[in-house]
Amino acid sequence: MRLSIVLVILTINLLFLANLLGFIPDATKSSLELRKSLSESLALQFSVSAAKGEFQTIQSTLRAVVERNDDIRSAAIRSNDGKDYPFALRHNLIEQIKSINKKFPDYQSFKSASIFDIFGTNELKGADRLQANMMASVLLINNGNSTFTVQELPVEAQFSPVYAILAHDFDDDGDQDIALGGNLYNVKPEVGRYDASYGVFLENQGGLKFAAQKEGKGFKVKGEIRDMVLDGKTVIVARNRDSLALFKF
Ligand SMILES: [Ca+2]
Ligand SMILES: [Ca+2]
Repeated sequence: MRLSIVLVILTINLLFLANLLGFIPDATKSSLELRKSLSESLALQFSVSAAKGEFQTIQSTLRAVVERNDDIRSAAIRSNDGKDYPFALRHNLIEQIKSINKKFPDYQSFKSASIFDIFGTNELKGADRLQANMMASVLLINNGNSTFTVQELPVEAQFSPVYAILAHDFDDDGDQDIALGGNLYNVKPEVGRYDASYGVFLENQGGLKFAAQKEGKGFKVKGEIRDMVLDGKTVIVARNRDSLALFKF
């Protein structure tokens, strides 16, 4: 049985949540279809990148695509009480679409506006709507018959986005354990930085049931972990704008 791990983090969820919306009222069918195929190919490319953990690639590609195409707008939304609200704040939207300033002259008028109030039901008719159904970091178990079993990792692995994964039999009992690292500081102030992870050691308790060790069996490290590599019986942890951390096991 082979193991693979899929990272599902909030930043990427937002990208997948983000619809590529057509906002031009007189958009022709062909341009809508063009947008649709572009969205599909981007989604495909991003799913491959996400599986490889190439989040920077996803972000830079999406940014480049949106910036180079004047008639493409992306809008991440979140739902509450049956209404869909934009994730972006008023000033962020106005940076991209100046006319919103006229329709919503102040934050008071914007605060309870749904995505339909802002862009209009007609203009959103041709938009594709993609929805993320799972926000957790999970283990995908390859069943070997073209199917996978999805297993949510323990809650300790969900405290913060995961950027680095190392699978190894750290306790030398014959089964593969998992070390995780992550965090993300460079986010907008309204989101708040993701800094709740101090590294996670998930011990395989047999039958692919993983349990987080509270003290991490000595694995505790602050910062934005971006990679972990093995050097014999040493784990080398690389962090953004910080020193390497070494852990012997
Ligand atoms: Ca083990
Ligand atoms: Ca074990």
